Amino acid sequence: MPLPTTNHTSHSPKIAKRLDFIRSLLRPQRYDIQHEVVNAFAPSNIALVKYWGKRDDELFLPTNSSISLSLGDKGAYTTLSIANTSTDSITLNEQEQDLNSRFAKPIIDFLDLFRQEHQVFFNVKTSLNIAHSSGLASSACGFAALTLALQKLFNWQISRQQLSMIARLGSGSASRSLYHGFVQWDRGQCDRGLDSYATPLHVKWPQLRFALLPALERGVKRVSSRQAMHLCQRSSPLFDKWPSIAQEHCKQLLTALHAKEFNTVGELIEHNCEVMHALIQSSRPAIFFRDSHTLALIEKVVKLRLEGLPLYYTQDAGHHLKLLFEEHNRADVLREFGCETIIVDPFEQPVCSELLPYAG
Ligand code: 2P0
Repeated sequence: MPLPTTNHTSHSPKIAKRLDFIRSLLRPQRYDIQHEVVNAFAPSNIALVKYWGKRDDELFLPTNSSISLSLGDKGAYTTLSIANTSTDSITLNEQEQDLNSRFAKPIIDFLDLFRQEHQVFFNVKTSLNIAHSSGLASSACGFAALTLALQKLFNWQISRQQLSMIARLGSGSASRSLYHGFVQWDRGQCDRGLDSYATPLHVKWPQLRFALLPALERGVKRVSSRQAMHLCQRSSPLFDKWPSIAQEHCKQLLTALHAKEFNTVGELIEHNCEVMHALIQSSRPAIFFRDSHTLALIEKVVKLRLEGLPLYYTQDAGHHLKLLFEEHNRADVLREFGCETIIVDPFEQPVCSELLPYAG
């Protein structure tokens, strides 16, 4: 389908840098529309070693590598098409979003990167089967699904690694949602950002489960993770120590994952999570993603573990707590945390035709 060509407009240096990055990835790809409507799915992911801090704000290059585990069939289903109008349309869970809203704005900024040669607008319809903007990495799966959909719409013939670098420009953690299972996003070294992408780890651990505990505070979180990360990096007197600590945690976690040492993995992910929250709380002014309910749940996990239940927690930039355990302890976890707890099998594939391959 031919598209109208527009004149190039001048861009701010910030946007120009992002456009140059996209061009270097997509050259000599064409914007060749093969389908009128495309669909894609991407799983959410939970960081076991957290991404916290950027070494480049425009290219979303992280200060440290991170490792995640996907949430199986929990994530984002996105339908994408070219709009016949002169604006985008963004729909979340069947509700049309205000284009100036906190949800829609980053999506439009991301789509701006793909309409420079041809002034096209998009209809984006996303359905999430997890809560959004509450620390369950909905932006990660959302931008990953949108990237996969753009690839199909424009028929880009590029690798998963390249797609992961494109998704990164929507939200850093989206780079890890291009795969199922365990995923490592490398910090990379080069300033141009072409060596900072995610790859799947060759580890399968089918007995692992996440329990997603409901937060008492429902609704959208007050400070976004992006704002918190920015403030923390610029104001915490402890931040300088973080990149090397997290790099070391990645190294230790890889060893423990390959050896399938559950308790070592659990102890490490809790510790990494606590170091990140200590950093966040040492921002100026302080930021708290924990309320008394979160703290009570953390105490309960620690108590249950002391009583013999192998169970570990992690928490991101939201009140939700996620527990890591093995399938044979499912009944105990449900009994202790109640029927609102959502148990996720990270290795379960979604029932749709958009499957991403496992590694290994
Ligand atoms: C992570 N988080 O590794 C960490 C742990 C939250 C805590 O990635 O600015 O929304 O879009 O790159 O990806 C959340 O931060 O930040 C996040 P941007 P993002 O999952």
